[in-house]
Amino acid sequence: MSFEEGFVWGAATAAYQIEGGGDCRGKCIWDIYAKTPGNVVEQHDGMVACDHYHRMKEDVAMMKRMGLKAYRFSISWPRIMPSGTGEVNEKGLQFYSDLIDELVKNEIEPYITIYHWELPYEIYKKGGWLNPEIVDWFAEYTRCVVEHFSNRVTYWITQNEPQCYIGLGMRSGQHAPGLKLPWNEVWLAAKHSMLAHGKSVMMIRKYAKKPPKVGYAPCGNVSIPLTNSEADIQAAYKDMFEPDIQKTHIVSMFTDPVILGKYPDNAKKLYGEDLPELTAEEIEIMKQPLDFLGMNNYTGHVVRAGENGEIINVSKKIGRPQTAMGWEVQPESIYWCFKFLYKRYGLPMYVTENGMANIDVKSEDGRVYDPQRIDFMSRYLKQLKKAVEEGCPIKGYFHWSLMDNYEWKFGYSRRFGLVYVDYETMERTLKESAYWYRDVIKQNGENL
Ligand code: GBH
Repeated sequence: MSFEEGFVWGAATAAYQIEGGGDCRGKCIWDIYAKTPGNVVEQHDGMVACDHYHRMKEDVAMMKRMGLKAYRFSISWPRIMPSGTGEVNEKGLQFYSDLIDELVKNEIEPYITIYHWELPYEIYKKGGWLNPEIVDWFAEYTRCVVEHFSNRVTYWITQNEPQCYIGLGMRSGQHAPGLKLPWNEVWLAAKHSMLAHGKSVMMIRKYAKKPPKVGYAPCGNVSIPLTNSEADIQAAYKDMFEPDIQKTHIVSMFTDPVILGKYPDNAKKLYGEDLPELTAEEIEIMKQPLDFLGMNNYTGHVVRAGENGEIINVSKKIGRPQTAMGWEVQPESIYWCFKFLYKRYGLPMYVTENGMANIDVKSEDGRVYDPQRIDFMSRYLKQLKKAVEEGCPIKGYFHWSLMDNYEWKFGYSRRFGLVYVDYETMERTLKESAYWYRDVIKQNGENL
């Protein structure tokens, strides 16, 4: 059995990365962070981005041309609620409502991410993810979104990569709001984030007008076993979910509490008193039944088992293939990632993001040749297919990204799109990979 009929072939974006400021959007932490010197390449910000806000119809037509079955996008919290709480911006609601209509009209299934890192600045000033009240603010924002769009939307993802907005945003300072906090505060923010996720799921189920399918889109390190020996596989599994060093880029620090109702077994040992207790009542809130688990996958690293089963990092190969981000091309990471996730959580799954930054140029003949991206996708999708063939219930694949966009601290200097964006003219050009992907979609992956 290969990809099931109706397998969801899609592409993903996020609001701040493509939309541009537009009508009455409130400030988010990225607006502030980007303008503080030293944070973002050339101080690029999302004020114009791909101007998707004004080119939405053209962009949906482009998706249609590519044959996409689904489109994953996020809602900007401060566009809907400029101060994060209270007053609602009707123009913001209208924009997403129009986008959803346009997608439905073109038979492209909307997958909404409720939070992709755009914390309203007003909420940040009240403590952001450190303030326990954020749990209810997030629930209220979710309710507003669901009330307006759930008559046409079935698929919901509460949050994108808490590992990044907590880890990079509040521990290493590489993302907005740029904090470098001690572990106790980092894990407190993480706890609020998981509670907010839980309440968000509750709100979706309570207010949805169509029966909803609800999921989560975390990320995290993926460990690839050096060989297929049981010992290496076990070491890789352990390294992915219960590594013996402190780091935030671990999927299980969020997915274990949210799905299994507890922290990973070794977390207490690693963080001691810095890890906040979870009361039975809190666990009940965060551990809401999910219809699917998403996971964003880009790369991985190889490990093997030592004599006593300990995890040993295998040294990286000289001359290894890398993307324009310097991330290692590791097609097997997608296979092991989903095999391991299924083993641990047993849920239906989606690849909510996968892709690469490439140094793309528009050639003299007007086309954008990106053989590296085609090669990347071909290799990763073959590995995904292998996981599916071995019985992993993977329902869909969203390529990151639909189009070149604002790559956070790298500004517009990294291109992840299937579509090339000329930021001077805002002209869009399908890259060769977009045509290649169109064929994959048409054949439901049979040609892989
Ligand atoms: C995603 O983050 C985001 O959801 C999206 O908004 C963003 O544009 C996209 O990916 C591309 O960055 O140094 O080799 O260990 C992904 C974030 C990717 C961060 C992998 C850590 C580790 C690479 N993660 N990365 S490596």
